[in-house]
Amino acid sequence: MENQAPERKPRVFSAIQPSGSVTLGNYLGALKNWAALQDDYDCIFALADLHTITVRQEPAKLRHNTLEAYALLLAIGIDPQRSPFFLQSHVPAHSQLAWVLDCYTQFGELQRMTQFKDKSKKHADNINAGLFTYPSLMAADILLYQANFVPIGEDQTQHLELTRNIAERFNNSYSPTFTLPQALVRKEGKRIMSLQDPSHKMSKSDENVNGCVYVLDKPDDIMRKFKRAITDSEASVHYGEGKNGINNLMDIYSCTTGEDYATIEHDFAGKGYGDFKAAVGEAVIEHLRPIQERFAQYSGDKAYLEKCWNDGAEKAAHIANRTLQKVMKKVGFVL
Ligand code: ATP
Ligand code: LTN
Repeated sequence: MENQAPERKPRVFSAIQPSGSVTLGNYLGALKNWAALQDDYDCIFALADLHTITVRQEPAKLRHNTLEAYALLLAIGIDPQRSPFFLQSHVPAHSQLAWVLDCYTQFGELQRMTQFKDKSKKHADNINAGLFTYPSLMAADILLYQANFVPIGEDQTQHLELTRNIAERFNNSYSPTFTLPQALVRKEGKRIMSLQDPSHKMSKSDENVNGCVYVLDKPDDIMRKFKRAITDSEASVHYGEGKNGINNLMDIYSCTTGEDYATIEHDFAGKGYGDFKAAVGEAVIEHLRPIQERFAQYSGDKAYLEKCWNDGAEKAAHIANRTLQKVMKKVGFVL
């Protein structure tokens, strides 16, 4: 149906790696937006499991994280009836197109990717070829679905620019084949920082678990982490240069309560950081409570999860294979 032009809504595609427990950064920066976009866009979502093995994964843990992330995304509001939601490894077209795109991506382009530089530093003993070519797999994810928009956090914008460059290069070498996708980065929550080191982004794979709030953390743990959050010595709740810790807490509070910075500054005038940290903790706990309750229901129903991801893969493969066929024909493979 997706080609009956008049009513076709613009398409959105995004994915997240099941590389650990989902963080508040993932949620506020990307996932919250995915759920909201379903009303106005034709959405397709995936768990990018192929991407996770660019860093060593323990097999049982990867399986666990994949199931957990799938149930959690349903709890966050992904509706698999409206939006095909699948596992990347279930749709072979992703790996197939990635190979072709590898051959249209320059070594120098990949070398400039900051995520590659960061991850090579972090995993100096395993700088594998997959880690290097990771962005062309991500480009394949997006381009297979002719996505118009890609909701992501700020850290992924460089990969999206590269995706556009690869798509343009391919289109110019043959004829228009891929839609050029645009990043959708929300202003609020686009880069949630670690609570222990507010100069670094909160990340699933951070070793310091106190810096990272997980969407499935227990309320007591959430409160403890916020109370211990690193701030400055000024003790006045306002947004400002050099106040990364407080700026981050204000961003989190604003995303979870809907209040703007001026209102927050007004409400907390004359109060210390202790009160503010506790208020942020409380706001996050209350925001996550219904998500955690829905998660408990979905995660207990593996048969339902399996049905959803199998249906999702079938619908996704149908769209993806059409793009892949076009690409193979244009490149000159005998079909
Ligand atoms: P890893 O630590 O394994 O690299 P990650 O926590 O960085 O994982 P991803 O799976 O790479 O998470 O990202 C999923 C989505 O969440 C992406 O759109 C990414 O931009 C967004 N995201 C990740 N971290 C943050 C953050 N700290 N603030 C806002 N958005 C984020
Ligand atoms: N590279 C992303 C995850 C990801 C993705 C995608 C995001 C894989 N494929 C396609 C958007 C579109 C990450 O590490 N955050």
